[in-house]
Formats: sequence, structure tokens, C-alpha cells
Amino acid sequence: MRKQNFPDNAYREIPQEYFSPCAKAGKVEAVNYTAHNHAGNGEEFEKTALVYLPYGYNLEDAEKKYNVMYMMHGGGGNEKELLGGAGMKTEMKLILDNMIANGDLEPCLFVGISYNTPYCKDATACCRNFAAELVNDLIPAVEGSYNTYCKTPDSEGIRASRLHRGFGGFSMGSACTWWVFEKALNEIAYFLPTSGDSWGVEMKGGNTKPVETVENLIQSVKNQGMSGDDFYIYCGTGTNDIAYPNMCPMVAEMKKRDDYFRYCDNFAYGNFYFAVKDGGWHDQNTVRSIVFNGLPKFFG
Ligand code: FER
Repeated sequence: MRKQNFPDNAYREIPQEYFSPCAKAGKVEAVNYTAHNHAGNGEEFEKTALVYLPYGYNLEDAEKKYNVMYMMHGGGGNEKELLGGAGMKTEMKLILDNMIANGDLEPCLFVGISYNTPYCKDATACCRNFAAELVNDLIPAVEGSYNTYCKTPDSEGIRASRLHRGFGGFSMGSACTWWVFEKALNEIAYFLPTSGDSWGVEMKGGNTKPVETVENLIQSVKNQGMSGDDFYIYCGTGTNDIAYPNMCPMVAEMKKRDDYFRYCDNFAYGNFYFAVKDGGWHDQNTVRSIVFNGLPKFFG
């Protein structure tokens, strides 16, 4: 069933107290998994993702299910960008603890992931190809190990639980998010592209070719057998961010195509919002702010 109640979309700054350690603290652990070269000969290689487990998470209690948010790093980064590493207490981790403790967010899993592979040094190509690894390797590994809404970690189980799964990313990770939207809409319902436009037509196409870029996204929705009722996009950036001039023309064009992208102040009335952090730069402060604002709209 589709959720009916959502908090309003309007951007707000993260309260200062959310950066402090919280009595009800979750923890970060590493998950190793086997990935495949889906763009090539299918060879196997080992990867690591970092999983934030909320306070009270108990592997033995299989009755309790958790929503899952996957979050991709930016150019030159890795899976540690937001969560640091196993056992670490980064600002993102503290903010998640506080959001959950204060009831902004249902306890959920938050997974730091990477598009890096040993066989591809071109970040753009890695991001364009990531959806196959996501669906075939990463989601089965994570959701086969933790208590999620995915009953069986196969194609059918992953598709049936798409309303309990989000994907977002920063900068190149945002480009990756738009590609995941183009390719894995049957597996994911919530998208949080931060500080990056869609490069589905060309690099920075959100700025140089907004009409074609948005048309490309729409064609991908149709090709995947989906409609504007089937997904939510909470995208965002900062006014000083280098992605701001790339995202603005794309968002303006998306607003015109309201047969697919219905701009709204609350997801009860639409499926799309653009959050802007006043004075925000192309950095982790902006990402944390957009995650803080967007995640409760998905899993609040
Ligand atoms: C963008 C602006 C900058 C963007 C990506 C970048 C995907 C950064 C690229 C890099 O890491 O070199 O709009 O969109």
C-alpha cells in the first residue's frame, strides 16, 4: 500500500542539537558482498557497504521490518563518505540517531554504498552502470542479511518491496541516482538526488539540454511500465553549489511535465520537490541537510 501521510516538503535547517550524541544510539557495521562486472564478462569482485542500524535493531526479531535507504558518494569518494566506517559516529550517524529518537523518522536502515569497481576508472560509466549491481548484488546481500520488507532477496521479492526502499546520492552519486531512476524504478520508489543533475542525455544535460533530459527520464518511466503515481523524488542542492545552475533548468522543465512530475509542497499531492539550502555549497553539509529533510518524507 502506498503511504498516505507525509510531512510537508519545505526545507528547514538541521537543529543544532541533532549534531550531539543521542542516548538512543544506533550503530554502523560493514557488510561485505560479492559484486559482478555486469558491464563486462561478469567476473566477481568483493565490495563493502556500511549499514547504519537504528537503536533497538535486533536481528533475532524477524517480525519487525525496516525500510532501507541506499546512499551513494560523490566523485573521488567511497562508501565511507557519510558513515565513516564500522563503529564510527559521524555527523550523519548522529543526525539519524536524533531524527529517529525525536520521531521525525521511523527506524530505518541507511546504507553507505560505492560505485567504485576494480575494472572501471571512469566515474560516469560506473554510475551509468551501477543499477545492475544494485539490483543483482547489493540489495540481495543487504536485504538478505537484515530484517527488511524484502521477503525473498530475488527479483520478485525486491520488486514487491519497492515502496520500502530509497536511493540517493551526492554529486556523481546524484547522477547515479537519476540513472537508477531510469533503470531500477521497478525496484525503488523513493529518490534523493543531491547536488547533481541527470546526465542521461549528456554531462550536465540538466543545464545544457533540459528538455531532452526530462524527456529521457519520462521515456524511461514509460519503458519500465510505470507512471507518475509510482515514485517520489525529493531532490536538492545549495544556492552556492556548482550543481545549482545545472539542476535549476532541469527542475523548471520537470515542473512543466506535470503528467509525470507533479511538483508539490507535500507528497500527498504530488511526487516531486526541489529543496534548496540557502548559501549551501557542493559539500557534505548540503548532503546532510537534504538527507535530513528528504528522508522523513519517505520513511517518516
Ligand atoms: C553537477 C555538478 C557537479 C553534477 C556533478 C558534479 C551530476 C560533479 C562532478 C565531479 O565529481 O566531478 O551538476 O551532476
